[in-house]
Amino acid sequence: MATYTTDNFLAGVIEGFYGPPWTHAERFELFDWMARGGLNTYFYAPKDDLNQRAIWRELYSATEAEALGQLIRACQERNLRFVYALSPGLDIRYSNAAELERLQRRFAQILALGGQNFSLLFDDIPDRMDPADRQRWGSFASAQCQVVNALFRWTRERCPGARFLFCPTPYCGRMAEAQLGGEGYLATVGRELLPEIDVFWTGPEIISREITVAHAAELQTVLRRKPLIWDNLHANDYDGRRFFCGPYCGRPPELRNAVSGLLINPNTEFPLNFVAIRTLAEFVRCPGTWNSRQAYRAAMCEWLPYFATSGPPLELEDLILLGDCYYLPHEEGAEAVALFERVCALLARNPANWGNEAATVRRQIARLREFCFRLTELRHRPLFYALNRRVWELREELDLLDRYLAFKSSPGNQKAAYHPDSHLPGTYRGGMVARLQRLLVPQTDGTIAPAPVTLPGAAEPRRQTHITQ
Ligand code: GDL
Repeated sequence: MATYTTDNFLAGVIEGFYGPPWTHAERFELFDWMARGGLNTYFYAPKDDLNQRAIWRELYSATEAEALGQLIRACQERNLRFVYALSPGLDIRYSNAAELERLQRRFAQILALGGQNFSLLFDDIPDRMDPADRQRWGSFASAQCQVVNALFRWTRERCPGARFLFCPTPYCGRMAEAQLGGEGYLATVGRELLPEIDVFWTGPEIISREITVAHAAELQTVLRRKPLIWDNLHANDYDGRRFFCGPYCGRPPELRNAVSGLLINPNTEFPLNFVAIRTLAEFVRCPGTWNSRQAYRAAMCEWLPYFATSGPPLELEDLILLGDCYYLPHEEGAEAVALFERVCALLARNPANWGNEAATVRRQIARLREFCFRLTELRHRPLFYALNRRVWELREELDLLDRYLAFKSSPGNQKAAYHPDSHLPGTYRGGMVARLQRLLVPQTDGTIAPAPVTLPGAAEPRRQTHITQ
């Protein structure tokens, strides 16, 4: 039986997000990180590589194949398992034998390059089938299982030890509940998919805050095998303003025995994934208890040298506070929470009673803002470029907050309205997306409700600018 301490337990990284795929140089760096941390699997499935989904029938050119061969060899040299994935689900005709041959031709190209492990992904595809396919296979699940089984047998004949991974159309609890893929989809997969094939699962949600042992066990009963976790905890392709550099958490160490592997699909910007990968590596081999905060601090300490600047060194505690502002999808880190709560408490008070607190808060804000600014000095330019737009936004907000606190701290202004000179309508929080975001507002109970109606134009008043010489 595979346990997390053996090589059979798949532990590593999925390149499976939307957006620009990683460069080869980034992938080589990833392999070094993984090998150093004892992770064993790299899963190649860049969603927006055309050959991955849109033109899955087309073979690679000689140059592209050569580049893939380099990746495969780089994995082999480091004892990493390279898994090659294809996503034919957008338009595959399941009952057409020529389609199977096309998939085989694609996999044959990878076999010729030394690849041995394969995967077919059916996530994020239309939930319907061609009428001929429906008539032949009866259900989405059966149609997919027969293609996957056939490809699995074909690869095993050529490569007896090959691992084969399958991503179902409903790949999380919420999708299964909504019966995506049709009634009884997962039960059909459990019955009809060959038992050697691993089945991906992202947890109760696409981005799961927690994945419990009970959740995995329930799934094991339906799938008749342990699920393989495709973990989107650190994925940020769905929100361009954020990234996640918090620790791997929300999964108990016991989960390792309830699944066939843990693979993370992290931030699109490769340089931002150091902590995600480092803490996953620690989690996979931790003895039995997991202190995610401790793991975070240790990983931040190792990440700090990547933040060498052209000026004086940056401090670990500042990096930790920045990381806490971009922690995990469902939570900020402790230092960011503390700062936020302090600001909230201050704003809730009458400025006349702020006393020294405003000055203290402003000092904290200034320190974080200064740290954000100093990132412009990073020697590791790809890291800075990955951070730049997001951290710029943080700086803007800190700047506005500081100006507001300064204004209100002045005795004459405590009842006056604040008209900033810097954060002006149009250039600040402007644009269609921002306007739409203000229209429908998430409520604390998880519902979404319309904002109080604002007439077009009323939200963005014009102010006269007087130029006096
Ligand atoms: C998904 C996609 C994944 C994407 C992630 C986060 C799976 C199986 N598929 O649903 O490619 O990066 O969400 O947006 O997770």
